[in-house]
Amino acid sequence: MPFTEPRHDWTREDIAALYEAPLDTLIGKALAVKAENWADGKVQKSQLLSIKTGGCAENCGYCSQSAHFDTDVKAEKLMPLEDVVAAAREAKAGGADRFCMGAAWRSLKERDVPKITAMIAAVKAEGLETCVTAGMLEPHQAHALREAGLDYYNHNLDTSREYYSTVVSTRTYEDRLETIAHCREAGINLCVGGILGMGEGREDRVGLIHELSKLDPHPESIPINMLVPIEGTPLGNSPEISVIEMARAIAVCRIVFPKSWVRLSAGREGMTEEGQALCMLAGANSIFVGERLLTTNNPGETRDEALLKSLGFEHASREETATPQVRRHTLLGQA
Ligand code: SAM
Ligand code: DTB
Ligand code: SF4
Repeated sequence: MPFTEPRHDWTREDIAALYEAPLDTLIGKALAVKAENWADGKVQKSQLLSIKTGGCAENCGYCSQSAHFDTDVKAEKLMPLEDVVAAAREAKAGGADRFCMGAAWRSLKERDVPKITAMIAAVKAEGLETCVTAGMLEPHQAHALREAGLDYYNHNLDTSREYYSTVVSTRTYEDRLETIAHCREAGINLCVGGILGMGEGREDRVGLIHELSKLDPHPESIPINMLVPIEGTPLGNSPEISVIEMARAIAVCRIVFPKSWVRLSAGREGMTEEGQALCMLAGANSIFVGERLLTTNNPGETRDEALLKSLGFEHASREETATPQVRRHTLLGQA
């Protein structure tokens, strides 16, 4: 079986052609790429914790935590270290292998760096992969987080370059790309994806995937979120996107990012089991586990166990999941 080399020369037209293909053709291709690069029936599990909730200075139109909108979320202070460690232990006991700490900040402030690095070190010491999402970073801050043991930084592009300013106006696409570059330079793995269902068109979904494909190397994790509509936000009444459109986006990501985790992220709570199954069968190989995302609900252990059991899928880490061919390639230092 040929080994799939990630490509960075996809055109928008190439991606649109995949996206528009008959669903059986698209999913067939996605599963062929998956089989070349990943063992069958395995799923990676990440768990989120909101370590600093609400009161954010940005105006992302989808977000419950922006200070610009009147939502049910109340602003809270940064969580104490011991509470974060307790939550990480619980996540590990529940089967998560990556712990993602989310802070509702526009950018990381110098005075908070020691607190965040202490959290990273403590969570890492529990035997979990670490992930942080805390807004924009300066290059030296990215280095400080990496030195503390940060494995992943999450910083989403959310949508196409053209549609971005209709969703958020307090920062630019370029701002996002800068922080992403700082993380890459510091040696941190990237978790970069987007949201579907914000009133964007298919061309914007294609545009998002195209922008992600230009990142070299590709982000190691690609979260695909379905908008969780939040009352009080500008996007709270957006028309719901179909699960088939989610599955298409996931299948295209599986093809374009052969070696990245593709995560069926926010929005599972609002989907049927069959809808989630379709997204997994389109090539997703990662989910968020636990009862909560950041400020909204997630299916939780009992329902996820049932879903994974019905699919015959099992939890697995990167080492267990990569096919022998990829493992060999990685060991040779060529990945
Ligand atoms: N402040 C940081 C930032 O924006 O990068 C970190 C937290 S932010 C909540 C992380 C990501 O969650 C956003 O980039 C967005 O893609 C996703 N997100 C936020 N609210 C969402 C919602 N209502 N539905 C789906 N995804 C959402
Ligand atoms: C990502 O792409 N999705 C996660 C994580 N990265 C930080 C966040 C989803 C948030 C969903 C809405 C909420 O719970 O507030
Ligand atoms: Fe703030 Fe992040 Fe929410 Fe935007 S998505 S308002 S940056 S917490």
